[in-house]
Amino acid sequence: MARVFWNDVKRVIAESDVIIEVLDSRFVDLSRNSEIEKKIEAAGKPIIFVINKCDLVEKDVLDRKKKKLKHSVFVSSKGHLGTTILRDKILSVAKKDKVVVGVVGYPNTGKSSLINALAGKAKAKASSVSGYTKGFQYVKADNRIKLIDSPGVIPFREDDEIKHALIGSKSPEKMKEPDLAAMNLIEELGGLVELHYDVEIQRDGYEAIEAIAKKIGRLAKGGEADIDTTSRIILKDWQTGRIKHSK
Ligand SMILES: Nc1nc2c(ncn2[C@@H]2O[C@H](COP(=O)(O)OP(=O)(O)OP(=O)(O)O)[C@@H](O)[C@H]2O)c(=O)[nH]1
Ligand SMILES: [Mg+2]
Repeated sequence: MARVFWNDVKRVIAESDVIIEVLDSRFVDLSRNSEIEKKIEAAGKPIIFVINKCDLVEKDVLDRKKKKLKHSVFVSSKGHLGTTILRDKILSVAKKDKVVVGVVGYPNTGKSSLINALAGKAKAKASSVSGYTKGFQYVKADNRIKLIDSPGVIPFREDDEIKHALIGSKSPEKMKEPDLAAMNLIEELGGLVELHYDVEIQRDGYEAIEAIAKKIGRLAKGGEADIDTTSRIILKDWQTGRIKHSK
């Protein structure tokens, strides 16, 4: 990740009273950025975990995730769920009249969407393409809370395309080996990807991609399954929430 992004994150931490780390409810632990968390801790600032995109996960799955995180709130920025609870949490954690809240996290977890949900208006630009927010942006949520939007960051030297595909931080069109990430997703979700495309559960992830390619008509020359294109389609459908996380 470019050094300039890290400088942005450091600035966000320095300027904020409270930091929100936005996580993906479908892979809560994987989407935690330990490097950012260490920096927040070192700065002595309180952290609130927003487990976002909770509309994509069933309630009983969410309840199981309510464990080791000290301050955490389930939110759907899209469905405007949990934003009132989050606002109260921000004010109670900050113990101040006027609060500056930095919003950080991996790319594409929904930082800008969360800011818009809290502000009640689309003030920060959001996009399904990861790495969308480039600089800093201050957004006033109300007369007590000011939010800072910042670019998503991946820990320094973390080069894990499969993980980044699962948590939506790397866009499928930019991936080098989308087939490996798609196979991993298929195996991780235990049949839900096959269910989404209405194909039989196969022996392994690769065969599932082949079956899905045939089902959706993505064939290369000679009638073979187009594994690359199909893998990118599967990953995009996952990242945009079209493939359901639970039955
Ligand atoms: N289903 C669902 N999708 C969401 C939610 N919040 C954000 N999204 C989607 O996730 C994608 C990324 O949202 P952004 O708000 O741009 O994410 P970001 O963290 O600001 O991304 P970067 O600026 O690229 O780091 C968009 O397609 C949003 O519509 C949510 O609560 N539920
Ligand atoms: Mg953004």
